[in-house]
Amino acid sequence: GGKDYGSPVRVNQVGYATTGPKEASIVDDSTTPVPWELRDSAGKVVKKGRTQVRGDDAASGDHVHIADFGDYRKEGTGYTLAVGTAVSEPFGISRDPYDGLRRDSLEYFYLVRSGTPIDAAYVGDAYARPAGHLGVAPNKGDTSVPCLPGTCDYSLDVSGGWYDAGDQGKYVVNGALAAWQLMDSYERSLSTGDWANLKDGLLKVPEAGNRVPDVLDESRWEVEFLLKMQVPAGQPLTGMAHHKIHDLAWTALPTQPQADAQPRYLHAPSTAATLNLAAAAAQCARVWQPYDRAFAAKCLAAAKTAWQAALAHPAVYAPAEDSVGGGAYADTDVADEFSWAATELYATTGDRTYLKSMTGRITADGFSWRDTGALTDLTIARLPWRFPLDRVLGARQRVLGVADQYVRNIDSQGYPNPFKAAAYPWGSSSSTTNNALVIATAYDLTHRPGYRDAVLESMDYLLGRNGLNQSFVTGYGERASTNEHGRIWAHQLDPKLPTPPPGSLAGGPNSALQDPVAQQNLPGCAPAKCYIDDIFSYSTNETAVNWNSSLAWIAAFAAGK
Ligand code: 9MR
Repeated sequence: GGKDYGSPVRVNQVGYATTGPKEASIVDDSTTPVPWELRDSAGKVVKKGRTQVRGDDAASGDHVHIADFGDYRKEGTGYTLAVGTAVSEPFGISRDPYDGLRRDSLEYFYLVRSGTPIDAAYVGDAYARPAGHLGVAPNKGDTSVPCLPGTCDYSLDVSGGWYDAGDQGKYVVNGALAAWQLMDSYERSLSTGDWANLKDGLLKVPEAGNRVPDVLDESRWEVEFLLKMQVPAGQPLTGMAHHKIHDLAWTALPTQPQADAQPRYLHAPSTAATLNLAAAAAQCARVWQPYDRAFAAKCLAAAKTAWQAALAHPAVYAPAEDSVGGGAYADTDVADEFSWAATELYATTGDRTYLKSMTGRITADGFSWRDTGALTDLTIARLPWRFPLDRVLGARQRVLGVADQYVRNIDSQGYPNPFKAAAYPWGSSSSTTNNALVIATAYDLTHRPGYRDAVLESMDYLLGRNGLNQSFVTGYGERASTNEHGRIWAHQLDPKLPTPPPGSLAGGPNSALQDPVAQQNLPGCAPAKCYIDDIFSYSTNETAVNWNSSLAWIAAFAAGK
């Protein structure tokens, strides 16, 4: 209580698809249905009905009703949903509500590229910036980065890639997942015939017009970096991947990449990073084959070398304490990473030796940078013709079972979140998007409309139909996040700087309150309300590549549906 979340009538603040589900969630203590009205932009009532009482929503602590106006299909803008004197934020009804988000959520990756100027011709003056971390003073990276003292004797050129998040570190474990999600979006669009997603020129990026889908071009920017993180031949742990590269100390907010004077170091290789590199590189070999055979071959060689190195060093873990100047991305269970890498290698090569390592299964726990076991089933489901039938049938059954569970999560909560838990983790928005990706995969497997509706409803949750009346996507919605934690677009601290670009996903509610601003402002919060749109709340309000990749994936799905 106490906080003002605006109207109790919660809608998708961007808009609903004409042929999609259209529901609002209403905070209302009454235990019997109440009347609602749908109004057009002139205030005229175009439809009326009564709510269904959904009841107490544990995640938000709200008592919630649902208004269903799904059979209203007239395109327009400025609609509102009214219950008594309460009126929702305005929203649209349109045939293609996700066209813009599909582009913007993917364009995000160009804006976080390291080692190249971000050109005003593509992004406008506000977001243009000089190249960061090319060893030009005051930068000390990334063209010749030494290992942390005492860990190795060489330096590597690890320029390029994407900045992880609000910090300007670059991490292999989650960077590989983000690159994988973009390549997976490509493979999905190809197999379902979503040609619009494959357009060369979809984005405003330097590679537009090169006859390669932009989504692949963007993933390559990261994959090239991942390959550079491999320990070279002739060194100890050859073939392993350095876990990460980042500043010695956390830099102040704001700090533009080109102004970062911190020394940067390579941190010791880890088995998890090595396997995630193997997975992304094996997939790279597959998807680049038709466009650039030399690059595809380079990726395949790197994937195989990484796999062998991981087998030789199966339990080298990144320390959880190594979190000064950059995140730890620690993980001490890598059976799931072995499984994911083996799956991608098998899908690309058909070499049966990988089959026995494919032990990962999708469960209702979903997936994340730390838990990649589910990706085994998802890749099998995506590319069934590449796997033995018994594997395909098992994966299919499990994906559908988990997707059904996620649909039940939507239907059993006051707000349509496919993620349901007593605690909300760091990056809970990506739990929503990753679970929506699983539901979308179930749609691809069955074409059952209920799955497609559930993905669109997950979008409703992200775009305002939630306990906070908050869109977690910058630039999308009347009450959208604008002050995400970050050093580049720190408008909250310096009005001359822009806010984060449209289409970036805030980490979202995190009930563990892991930063001082969250601790100070959100004591006692219900899990789904533990969020604050403040630049210093890195544990609830950061953007990150592995979250935006997931958003871009489902935005592409939604735009195509
Ligand atoms: O996404 C990561 C989340 O799962 C962890 O709980 C959290 C704390 O270790 O770190 C998150 O990743 C951050 C990384 O460590 C540093 N760059 C910003 C990332 C997003 O907040």
